[in-house]
Amino acid sequence: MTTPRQRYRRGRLAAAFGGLAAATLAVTLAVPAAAAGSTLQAAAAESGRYFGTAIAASRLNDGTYTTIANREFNMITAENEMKMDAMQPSRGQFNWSSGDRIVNWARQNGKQVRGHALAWHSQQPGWMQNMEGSALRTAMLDHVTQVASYYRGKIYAWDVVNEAFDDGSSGARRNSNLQRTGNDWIEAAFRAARAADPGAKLCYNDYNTDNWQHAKTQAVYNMVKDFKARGVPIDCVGFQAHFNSGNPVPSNYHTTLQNFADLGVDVQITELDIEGSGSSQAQQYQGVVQACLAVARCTGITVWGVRDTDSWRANGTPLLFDGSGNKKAAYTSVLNQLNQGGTPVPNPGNPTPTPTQPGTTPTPTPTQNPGTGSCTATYSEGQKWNDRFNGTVTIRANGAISGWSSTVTVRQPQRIIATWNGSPTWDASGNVMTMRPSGSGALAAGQTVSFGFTVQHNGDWTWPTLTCSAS
Ligand code: G2I
Repeated sequence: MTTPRQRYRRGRLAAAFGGLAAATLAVTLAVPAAAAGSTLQAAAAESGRYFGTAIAASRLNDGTYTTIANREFNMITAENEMKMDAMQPSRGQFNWSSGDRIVNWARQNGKQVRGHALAWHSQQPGWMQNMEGSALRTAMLDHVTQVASYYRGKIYAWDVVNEAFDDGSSGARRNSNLQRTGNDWIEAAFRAARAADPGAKLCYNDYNTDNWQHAKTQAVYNMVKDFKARGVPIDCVGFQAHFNSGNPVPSNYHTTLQNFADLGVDVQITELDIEGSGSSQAQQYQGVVQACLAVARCTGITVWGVRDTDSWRANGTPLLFDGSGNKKAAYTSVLNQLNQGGTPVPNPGNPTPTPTQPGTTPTPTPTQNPGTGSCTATYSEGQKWNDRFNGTVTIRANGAISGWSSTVTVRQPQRIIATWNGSPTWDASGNVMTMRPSGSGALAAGQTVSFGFTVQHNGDWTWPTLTCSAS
């Protein structure tokens, strides 16, 4: 029996084999021997998925917090800083500072950003809470346009509309000032967001939509189906996934995610947390990850905070790290499940057409670089998607060395959005990543070690340039 992960890796190796010059074949053989992902982002990236967290700007000065966040996650959501009240506290006066802190931190660390949220009945600034009718509709659309335009090109996916449906069995829209502007307010918001940032995926995001039997799930499903049928620009559905004993992970979760994906949208788990502890919590987390990995268009998972103490419901200890930053049993079960592999994400359905397709051969920059010390860095290609590609760098010690560092330089508009098997730092431009070993970098003469990364290519398929420096 082969596991899906083994089959996936074999397929990837075969693909890499076919396309490489003889000089790099020997090094490419090192790829399948690479360790399973040792962080959440690395393990998720093996099947083309991201693993994210919500970040609070107020905690970016906390070293334990940022160390964990930087190491484990490659998709960042602002927990509160990009909501309507934070972005536009007074009418026409936008305050970008706290949102920028999060977006800049993410980009400086090579991470992508989910934007949360453009239009929502909750967390409206006071001036908007008092509005109704066409004046409110205009103000809402203006907000969507301004915020999505300001962050254009920096957002992987926007929660365009958040929580617009009622709980309970009605299947109705939630009564809110936005809903009272007319039933078409949601599609109007999506159209405005598409016009403002054509490169961002546009999501509808909600909670209690996990159980396929529930009326709310069915109501959201019918709206998305209708939007797809009528050409309303929607690319994804976010499942917040806030679970507790009264609202456990449903046994039909996979069915729900698959049915939505079959409508032709990506699905994402956007705010995952599960109250509880120990093995029961760990098993529920495992079930959620397993459900996502089984759905090709489930493109990633975001947990709603780093440590239990960072959570909006800290008493329920719902996250993957305890208050001291230690990995919980739930962390281990998530990591192990990610490392089981899953259905690879095929084409993520980037809404913007890729500007230039790769020719039969991309113009490669040199794949071998002698480096400044006694090590050599060699590039080999990995999995490719329509918006990104994976690469592996193999470091070879030409004599015994006690350590190494390797720079990987990508060209604008490319960005490195995920890494594994090393500790990266970045220059101010974000184009040059310096990778160092996570543990000891000592290598015997002739010994090799590999690290990997994902490049969002934005139309440029050029291979990165490499250097290697030994110590
Ligand atoms: O309620 C959980 C989540 C449900 N889905 C949408 C998410 O946006 C929502 O996140 C929570 C944040 O985790 C909380 O941190 O949204 C709450 C309301 O926006 C956030 O709570 C707010 C409090 O209401 C404020 O009083 C407080 O100043 O958090 C702020 C910062 O701690």
